[in-house]
Amino acid sequence: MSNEFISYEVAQGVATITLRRAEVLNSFHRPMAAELQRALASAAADESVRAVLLTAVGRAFSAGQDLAEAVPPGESELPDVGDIVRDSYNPIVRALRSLPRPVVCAVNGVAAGAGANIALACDFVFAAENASFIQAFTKIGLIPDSGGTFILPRLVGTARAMSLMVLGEKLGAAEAHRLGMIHEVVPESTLQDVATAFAQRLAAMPTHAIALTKQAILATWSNDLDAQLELEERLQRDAGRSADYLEGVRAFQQKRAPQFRGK
Ligand code: T3D
Repeated sequence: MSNEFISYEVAQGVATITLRRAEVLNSFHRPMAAELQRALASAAADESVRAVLLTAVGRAFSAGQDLAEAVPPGESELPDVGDIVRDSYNPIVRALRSLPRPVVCAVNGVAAGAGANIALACDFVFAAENASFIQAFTKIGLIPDSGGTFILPRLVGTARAMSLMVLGEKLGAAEAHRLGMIHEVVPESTLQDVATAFAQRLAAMPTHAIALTKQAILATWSNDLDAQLELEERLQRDAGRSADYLEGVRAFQQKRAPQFRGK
């Protein structure tokens, strides 16, 4: 797979996807969005990939939509912004949420607009101490997209999501952590190492069970109790047929460390 605006590397069971448009704060234009979509599809299709790490180079994670692409300077004709959302962002958010692997995100700096909501769509978000999250949309007369209006209220509650999304003020990493939006805040110099080690730790776990756990947790937002109990029964039946379950129980009985294979 050849990429111009991201990199994609697989090592020790972890697919690391890195946004590489630092000169425009890793803002998304259509080619970069398409490359990220392809990378997520590759990670989903590759059985050797047992965890995904999404990160970026430079001083930002992503400033969201590339505004020069959306409205080229000097042009007065407006794009169909809905088309951009449909083609660029919705497939990315769907891929992150449905990926049958844990997805770790390392937010290395500001995450604004679609950049913030793509980060929040990941399963475990690590942020550098200097990172921040900005629901920048209303500042330019748009509404939050990339799943933000679905995910953020569920993370922090309606009142807080309303303030963050309507006012569009910068939220520091420590406050994002305090509100329950992200997994951990770490010193900037350690971010990539900590997030990579965490992704490798996940990759050595029973990743099929993790994928099913992710599916159950995400389904709880739209299920009632009965539907969720039935889902747990179905997913547990699936997990209980896995080699990892047998290995986990055998390792417990034999008082040794388990060797999980993710199936
Ligand atoms: O088509 C659609 O619009 C629909 C899709 C919507 C999804 C969205 O994501 S809408 C939200 C789009 N994003 C924004 O509105 C954020 C815009 N950027 C900012 O507010 C600020 O850049 C930041 C708060 C993120 C960072 O501020 P700061 O002061 O650290 O950096 P800066 O000086 O503003 O930016 C540095 C450079 O990156 C600068 O270029 P230059 O002057 O050095 O040549 C700036 O123009 C460029 N840049 C930053 N954000 C974007 C961008 N270029 C294109 N698109 C951007 N989003």
